[in-house]
Parts: sequence; structure tokens; C-alpha cells
Amino acid sequence: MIDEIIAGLLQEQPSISPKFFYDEIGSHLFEAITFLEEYYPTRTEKQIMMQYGEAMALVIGKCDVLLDLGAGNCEKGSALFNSLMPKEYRALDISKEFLEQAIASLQKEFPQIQMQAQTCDLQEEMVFPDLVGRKKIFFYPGSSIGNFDPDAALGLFKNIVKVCEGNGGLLIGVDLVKEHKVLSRAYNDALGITEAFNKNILLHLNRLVKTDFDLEHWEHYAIFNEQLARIEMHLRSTQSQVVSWPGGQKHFDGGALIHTENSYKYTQEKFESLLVGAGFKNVCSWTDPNRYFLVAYASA
Ligand code: AVJ
Repeated sequence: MIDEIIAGLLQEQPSISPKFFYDEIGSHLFEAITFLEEYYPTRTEKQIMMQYGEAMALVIGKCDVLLDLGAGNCEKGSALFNSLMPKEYRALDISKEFLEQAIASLQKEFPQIQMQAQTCDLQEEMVFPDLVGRKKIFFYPGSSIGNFDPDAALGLFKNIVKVCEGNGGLLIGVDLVKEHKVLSRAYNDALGITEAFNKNILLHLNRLVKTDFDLEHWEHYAIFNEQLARIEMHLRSTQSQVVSWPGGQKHFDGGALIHTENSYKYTQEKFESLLVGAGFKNVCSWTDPNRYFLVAYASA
């Protein structure tokens, strides 16, 4: 992990993986983002899930194991328990501490569902040898798929199709391409929560790899790249400076950027063809009246 981070900083275009946003405080800051007026994805997805929950449950049918990718506080996954009635719930995420807290309280509420927290890096191949032959429903909400470039998203979908062995599928939420102003506002909120979320990654690195980033000398910079249909988040150096760590250092000019996140946005057509291209047989989609967000169920 330390080598991965240092290698990212030393690249021609320095970058830090967005997975390092989610330390304890980062996970709480993201939760705060989901309450912002400007950040429409979370509440819009929730509206779609509320309005079409029964229709989704009909299409999905019996759910043996519900696998919640990037589960976080498990709030979204557990909202499916009553409609899908899974026998088993497997919550997967990067930050284990946050996950276990959430699972502990959920287990008391739903004693009939077998629950397990599992650390998982979605950049790596997923395998579930203990779930062979069981109907698996993967759940990936919130447009977290947007952090993957389309090729990597295709790879993840192919992995899920393979693991499902024709018995199960993927319920997924994705943010749709829309007016740039609306997109840009969602990542540049007036309160500065997204800025704090972005800058917190430097504090996380200072703890993880003993870098000496000074937040005073970095500013939040988020733009919509129309050509690639993605929001790009960066941290911009406000002056010429050197950042050091044990055994290394790097000079950053004023204005230099460290890339921290891509958030790809899709059209319905593009996203459905990506799912079918990965081998999913059938795709059902639901959107909100403004067509801001889409939830799809792709059966393997
Ligand atoms: C959790 C990746 C879906 O890209 O919209 C929110 C993270 N970044 N504000 C997104 C995020 C800045 C979020 N995802």
C-alpha cells in the first residue's frame, strides 16, 4: 500500500486512489455530503428505490445471498431486506472498522439473516468459494461505479457475471450525464464539505506514509470533463513546495495538480450496453422523472 501511494505521487501526473478518501473521518464526511442540497445522487437514487422497490423485487425474485459492494454504513443494503428477504447478507468494503460497527447493530434488528463483514478491494478479482451454487444478488448503489473508468467497470461486471454462474445478478445505481452546472455544483458545494472530503485524503496519507502535506498549501479543484463524461477531482498546489516522506520527497510547482477521483457519468444507452457487453443477459432500468439517476437490474 505504501509503495502504491508513493508511486502515485511520483507519477508524471501525480494521483492518489479515491479509496484513500474513506478513513474514519472521510467516511463521515462522505455521509455529510449525501445530505447536501447540491449533491442530488443519494436522495434521487433513494426515491427511485422507494418508488420501484416492488417492481425490482419482482424482477429479481428469490434472493439467497445479498452481496453489498462498498456497503459503508449498510444503510442502503439493509433497506432491501424487507423486499428481497435474503437468507444471507455479505457487506464488503475498504474500511473494515466502519463496516463492523454497522453490521453489529443490524444483526440485532434482523436476527434471521446471517450477516458477515468482509474487507474487499474492488480493483482486485472477487471470488466467493463458500457461495458456489447459491443465487447471488450483487448490490452496488450510489454511482460508486463512476470511480472506475469504463474499461475497468466492464472488468468488474464480467467478474460478477462469472461469480453468478447464471444464477443471480447485479442491482446497480449510476449517475446520468446532465447539465454541467448541476454536475459541477454537486462537487463544489457552497458549504465546502466536498473540499474537506477531498483535502482529508492528505491527512490520511500523512498518517499512512508519514508525508508532511500542509493543507494550507492545497486547494480543492473539481471540474466536469465533457469529452470523457466525468467529474475530475484534484488538489491544486497553491505555491511552489516540497512534500517529504521517509526516504523520499517531491517538488510541486504552484498550480500543480494531484488527481484524487474520477466520477464517470453515463447515458442510459451507454450504461445498458456496457452491462450487456459484460455478459449480462437481461437489463431492466428505472429512472427519476428528471432522468438524473438510473437504477438497473442486470441478470446473469
Ligand atoms: C461515492 C464515488 C459515488 O463520485 O459522487 C462525492 C464520491 N466524491 N463527492 C461520487 C464523491 C465527491 C461519490 N461516489
